[in-house]
Amino acid sequence: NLKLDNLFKKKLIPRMTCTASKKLLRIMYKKKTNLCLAADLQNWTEVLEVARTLGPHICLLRTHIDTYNLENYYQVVEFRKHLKDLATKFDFMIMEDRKFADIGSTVQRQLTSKPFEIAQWADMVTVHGLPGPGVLQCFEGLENIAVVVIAEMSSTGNLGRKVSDYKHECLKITDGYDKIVAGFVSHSKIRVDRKDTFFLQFTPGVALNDYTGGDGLGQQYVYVDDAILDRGADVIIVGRGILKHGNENWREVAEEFQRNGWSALVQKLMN
Ligand code: 5FU
Repeated sequence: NLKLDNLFKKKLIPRMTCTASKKLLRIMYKKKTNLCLAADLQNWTEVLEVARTLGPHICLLRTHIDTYNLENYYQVVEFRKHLKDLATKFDFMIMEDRKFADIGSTVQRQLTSKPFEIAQWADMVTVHGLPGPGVLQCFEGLENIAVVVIAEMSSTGNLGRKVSDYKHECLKITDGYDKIVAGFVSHSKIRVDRKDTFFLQFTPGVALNDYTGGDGLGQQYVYVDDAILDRGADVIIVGRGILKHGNENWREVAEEFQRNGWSALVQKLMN
């Protein structure tokens, strides 16, 4: 489809200043997927298994490395090496959902210290806007790592929704950091068109239409179409919607998220 090709290659991708988001958008277009897998499994070997199984269907894999039963530094190194190999093989990017929320000098140390050494393997990391611009400034010396700012969480009663202007203030602190910021996590529309820069919106709390109810701990879900067409998501983040199924069904369910997600994204962007 020539119109779609033009839209991605001539309009959207050139408008991105951040190298990581440019790369992500290229992957999304090439693989026809806006699905990010939240790889929330207990054992690091299972995380690698799901990455291997779903690699062809995702543009991004989101880790919580401090939840993976990694027993020592050597296992961390082994895990991240395998994960990077899979990311190269299947062409997806890696986002560590570390949600940094401290002064810049501490975040800098958290990014580089053992055992996780996040800056060495993650393509993107999440940060809260709470500390102000210092939380972005500390990324300036680091190469090959981009930031996604959490503007509005998906959980019930989250302050991004409740405190007036919180979301907007999160946008404001990114001014001057276009090269570092890939986009925002938000459960509602957050389209910023600053100086012609295009940022991506990542939306968690997404489920298929078979879903009813929350998770009992505050998570709230919306359907794929709602997330993209009504709430402005470019990338949908899905964990349990896929992983609650047995590993023999992961691929089939992920394919459904991929199909629905991509067709809603195309519909949104072409309008
Ligand atoms: F920033 C956020 C947020 O606002 N909500 C989230 O759910 C991050 N998340 C992450 O997305 C959360 O930590 C999980 O890793 C994932 C959603 O998982 P689910 O199993 O699809 O609910």
